[in-house]
Amino acid sequence: MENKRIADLLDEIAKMLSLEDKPNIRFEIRAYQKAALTIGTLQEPVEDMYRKGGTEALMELPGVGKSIAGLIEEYIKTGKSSKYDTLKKKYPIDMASLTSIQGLGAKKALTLYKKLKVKDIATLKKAIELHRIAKLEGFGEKSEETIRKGLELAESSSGRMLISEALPIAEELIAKLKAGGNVEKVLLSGSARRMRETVGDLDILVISKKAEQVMDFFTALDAVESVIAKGPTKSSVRLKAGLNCDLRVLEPQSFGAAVQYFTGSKDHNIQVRTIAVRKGYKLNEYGLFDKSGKNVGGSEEESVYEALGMQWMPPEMREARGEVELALAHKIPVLVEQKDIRGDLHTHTKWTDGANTLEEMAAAAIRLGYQYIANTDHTKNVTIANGKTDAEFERMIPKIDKLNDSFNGKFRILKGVECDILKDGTLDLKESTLNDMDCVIGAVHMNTKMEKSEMTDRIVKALDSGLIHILAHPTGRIVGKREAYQVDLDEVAEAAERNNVALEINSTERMDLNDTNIMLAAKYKVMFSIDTDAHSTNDYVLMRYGVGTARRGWLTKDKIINSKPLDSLLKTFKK
Ligand code: DGT
Ligand code: CA
Ligand code: CA
Repeated sequence: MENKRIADLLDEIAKMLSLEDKPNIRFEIRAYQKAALTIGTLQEPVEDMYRKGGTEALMELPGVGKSIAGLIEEYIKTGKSSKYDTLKKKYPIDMASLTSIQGLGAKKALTLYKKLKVKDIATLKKAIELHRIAKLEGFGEKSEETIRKGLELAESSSGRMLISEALPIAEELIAKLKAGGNVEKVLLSGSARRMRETVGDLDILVISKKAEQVMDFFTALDAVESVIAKGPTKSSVRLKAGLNCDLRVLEPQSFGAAVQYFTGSKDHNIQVRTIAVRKGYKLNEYGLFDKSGKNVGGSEEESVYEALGMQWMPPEMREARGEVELALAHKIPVLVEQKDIRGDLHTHTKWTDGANTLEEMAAAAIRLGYQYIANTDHTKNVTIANGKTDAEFERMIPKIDKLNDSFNGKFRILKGVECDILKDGTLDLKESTLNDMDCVIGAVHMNTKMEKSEMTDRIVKALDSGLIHILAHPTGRIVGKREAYQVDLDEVAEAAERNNVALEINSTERMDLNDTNIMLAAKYKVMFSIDTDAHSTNDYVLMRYGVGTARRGWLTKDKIINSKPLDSLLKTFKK
C-alpha cells in the first residue's frame, strides 16, 4: 500500500473530524493532520515499517499515537478503516473536491450538505445555478459569488496539470524511450519544455529509423492507460497519471524545425514565421525552406533561428512577449539557472507545520550542495500552522547557533521567521525579536478579502517597517485553487525597491510571483528570492519550477538574492 493512500485517508478523516462538535476535538484533528503530513512525505513505505516493527514502529512517527497506529494497521491488513467508514456514513460528502474550492471550508461544506444536499461538485454547481446558496443563512450573495468564482477557477485549470507533476512524468517516459532502444534522440517539446505553470499535454519528439518499433514500444508502456491514435509518425496516448502524451517520430534533417515548431508557443511561432516570410523563406514543422525549396533548417533548433538572423533563446522566453525583437537584435539575456542557486531562504520544520526536524532539513540541503538555508517557521497569528511566539523564537537562537557550530563553517542555517503581516499592516512579532533574526520573511496569510487599496496599504506599511528582507508569495494566489488577492503590485514593488525587500518567487503550487508579475515587478530596482517554502526535505526539488518561472520572467542571476554567496547575502540582509 502506497504512503499517499494512507496519508489521503488520514487527511480525509481530519476533515470529517473538523465537522464534529466535540470538546478537545482539535487535538485529534491536529494529530491526524500531522500524521498525514509525515506519512505523505516519508521516503520509506509505511507498510514496510509496520511489517518490520508493528504498531510500535508506527508510533515513532510524529503525530502517530496508539489509535492512529491501530487505524493504519487495520487499513494495511484489511484495506479498510472502521473509523473512516463510520464518519463517512455521517458525512457522505466529497470533502476533498469541495474544500479545494476557494471560499468553501469544511464547515461551510457541511452546512451546504445539511441544507441543500450538496455532496460533490455536480450538486454544488446545481445549487449555484438555482441561487440557493445566496438565500442560506450565513452565506448571502457575496458568499455565493465567491464560491461561483472559485468553481470557475478550478474548472479553468481542469484538464491541465501542474508543471511540477507533469515534468517528472515526462522525464520518466523519456528515460523509458531511451532505454527501449531504436531511438537516436529523444526530446521534450511543448509547454512542458517552456516550463509553463500548467501543462495541457506532453509533446515528445524522437529521431529514429525504426518508427514502427518505437510506436509499438511507446503505446505498450506500463504508464499508458489507453491509445488514442497510433500511426507511423505520430501517436497519442492517455497516461494513467491523468494526462495525454503525443509522440512524434521525425527525420534527422527536419528535427531542428520540428523542435522549434512543437516547442511553441503558438504565438511565438506565428511571429517567427512572419520573420521567415519577410526573408523569403517558408517555415513549418518539416523544415525551413529557401526559395529553391531546399531545407536549410538543419537538425538543430539553433540553426533555424540562425538562418533567420535571430539569436537562439531559452524555451521559457517563447511566449511572444518581445523575445523575437530581442533575438533579432542579438540581445537575449543570460537567464538564471538552477546551478546558480546557493540556498533556500524559505523553509519550515516540524516545530510549526513542517514534517522534518531542522537537522534533517539542513542535512538534505547540504546533500544538494547548498551553502545555506533560512529556517523560517510561522508566527503565532497563524494558529493553523502552529505559529510560535516571540519568546519561543528567541529560545531557538542558541539552538541554531549550536547546530551551526557543528557545520564547521561549511554550511549555515540563517535564523529566520515567516512573520505574519497582520490585518493593519503591523507585524506579528516584536521589532526586537525580528532584529535578532538573519532573515525575516513577511507574508500575508489571513484576512485576505480586502479592498485593493486596503491590501496594498497593508503590505506597503509592512515593507516600510524596514524589518523585512523578503516578501513571500506576494499576491496570495494558488494555481487553480485560489485567486490572487486584490493588490496594486506596482505600489508593492515600489515599496520593495525603497526598502530593499526581495520579492519571492514561490516554487510550490502557489507559483507566486508568476511570470507576468515578475516582468511587471522587474521594472523596478528590486531583487527576487526563489524559494521552495519547503515543508519537508522532499520539497527542495521544487526549486527547478521556481527557477523555470523566474526564467519565464526573463530574470538574470544578478537579480536573484539566493544566487549570492553567503557573505554577500548577509551583507544585503544587514539593514
Ligand atoms: P499545452 O499542451 O496546452 O500545455 O500547450 P502546448 O504549447 O504544448 O500546445 P500543444 O500541445 O497544443 O502544441 C505543441 C506546440 O505545437 C505548440 O506550443 C506550438 C505548436 N502548434 C500547435 N498548433 C499550432 C498552430 O496551429 N500553429 C502554430 N504555429 N503552431 C502550433
Ligand atoms: Ca502540449
Ligand atoms: Ca500536443
